[in-house]
Amino acid sequence: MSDDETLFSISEVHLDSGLRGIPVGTCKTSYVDPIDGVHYVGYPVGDLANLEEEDVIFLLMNKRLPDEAESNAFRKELAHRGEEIPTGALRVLENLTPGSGHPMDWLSIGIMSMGAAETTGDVRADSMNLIARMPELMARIFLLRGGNPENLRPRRTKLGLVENFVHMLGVDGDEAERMNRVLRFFFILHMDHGGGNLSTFSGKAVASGRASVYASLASAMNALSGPLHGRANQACLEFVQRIGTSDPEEIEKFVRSELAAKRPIYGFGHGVLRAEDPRARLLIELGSEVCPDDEYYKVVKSLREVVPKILKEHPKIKNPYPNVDIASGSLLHAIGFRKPHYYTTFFGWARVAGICAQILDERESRDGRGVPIYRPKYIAIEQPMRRLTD
Ligand code: NMX
Ligand code: MLT
Repeated sequence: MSDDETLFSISEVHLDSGLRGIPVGTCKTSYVDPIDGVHYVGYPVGDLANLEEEDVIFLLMNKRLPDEAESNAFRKELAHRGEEIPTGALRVLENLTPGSGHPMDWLSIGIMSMGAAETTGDVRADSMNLIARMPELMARIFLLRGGNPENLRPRRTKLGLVENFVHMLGVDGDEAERMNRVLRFFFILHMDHGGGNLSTFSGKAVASGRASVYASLASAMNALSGPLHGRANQACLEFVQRIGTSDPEEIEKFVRSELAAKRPIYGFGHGVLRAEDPRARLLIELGSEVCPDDEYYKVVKSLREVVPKILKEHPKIKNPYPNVDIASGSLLHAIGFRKPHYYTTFFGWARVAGICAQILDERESRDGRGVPIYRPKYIAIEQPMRRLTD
């Protein structure tokens, strides 16, 4: 890229298009190839999916994988920060009514309460604190909102992020093993997806005004909570439950009726991808290992076969193929998470790492002055000049 190279020409057709394809900045953590999917600092995400989750977070923050000593030191730092969680902040959640609102509301409130209890103002320290404390926030949301807080086991931060969460929920043995395997894989796959996805962009926009990491991340979680974005994983499993059969003819009937009613087919389509999302393929492959005979997983496999050819009949749909949300719900269900409305919190938990890393990069840009406050231009329409008096 040279200073005067034209990257994009804007015409009227680009207005009100959700900024689709319009370059607005640079990103060091990841990029999304329309066919090959997301790469974290150059690595296709599939190459990283079986690593320790902390090493992938280190990669996003430092732009290289850690050596063994660095990996141990990073895990130790996270464990230490996880122990120092201001528990007073978590008491805010105790005052919410069990079962009220959506779990994503609780996640956003929980992040804000942690910021209210302790914000250092140092973007790295606040990011590391938030990443380290997310497992306990998640476990508390699950148990408090579910009405069984007495099941919460004391944290064991040395276990690592995912394992500590599963431990706090009170799960042991083979069930815990399966949860750890699937959640770690899910967690790594969802950590980052370029700079322009709605939640990351929203979080960075808020951060550009020099709001705190906590305020920025709560905003990002609110952005993620919409069904066209992160909540599509919930919506997709609810689809699967409504369909209730892997019979291709029944699925076709269902999909056509949803389209006729002008409702989205969740788990399909994307703003950038133009082929099946490799994360969808990876999750389906994991399903063939952990839950090959699960009924919902079988419906997902049928959806994957049946839906693209139906969506291709609608030329306006640019990507008729599965996205990341097609299969994650069926796997989460199979390992014991039976309530689809919690699924987006896992997506949000994972993305905290990517969004924090991107905010950190933006704050360090321009020799430490940070990215300027976001302020794109909107072209005024239907506003003739008016005055109250002649
Ligand atoms: N089902 C029904 N209609 C669709 C779909 C779909 N899966 N995908 C695109 N369209 C429609 C879209 O609503 C738009 O209609 P209109 O012109 O009337 O507004 C038209 O096709 C063109 O859309 P695209 O340019 O192909 O897609 P766009 O970039 O606008 O939207 C999504 C991307 C992901 C919002 C869209 O594909 C969608 O609504 N998918 C279903 C929801 C979903 O699975 N979201 C998760 C995305 C990944 N994530 O986790 O964030
Ligand atoms: C994703 O992970 O697919 C997203 O955050 C949606 C996007 O990239 O626009």
